[in-house]
Amino acid sequence: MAYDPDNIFAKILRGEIPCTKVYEDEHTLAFHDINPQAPTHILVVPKGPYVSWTDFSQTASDAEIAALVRTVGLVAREAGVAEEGYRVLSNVGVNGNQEVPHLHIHVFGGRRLGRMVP
Ligand code: IU
Repeated sequence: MAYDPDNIFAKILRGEIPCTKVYEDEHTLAFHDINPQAPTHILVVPKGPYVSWTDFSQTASDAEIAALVRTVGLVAREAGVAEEGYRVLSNVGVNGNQEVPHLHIHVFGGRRLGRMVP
């Protein structure tokens, strides 16, 4: 799928739409989900124009890939959910029910989460 530069996360990354920022570095931005599904619900996004893991894994630099993983761990620690546990999830494409066509990782925590089912 071609990247749509007008998707909502692209607008957030450009500062055109506000977000509640949790963390930012050269390659990633983390912010609170606008419709939280758990006491902690943070979205971690790469700053580059990636829709899915497919294009990210093929075209992102090693530094971008490393930063995304590091940011997930960092926000879990900063949110205070690392000790009791949390869930990392990423929806991709139609079958994955991806709503926003910019690659993102959900970090859920702060309560006992239900059992994961497909
Ligand atoms: P999904 O994995 O693409 O289904 O998740 C998109 C998420 O983006 C979803 O949890 C929304 O609540 C969230 N979101 C947001 O945080 N801010 C927005 O302006 C919009 C969606 I639109």
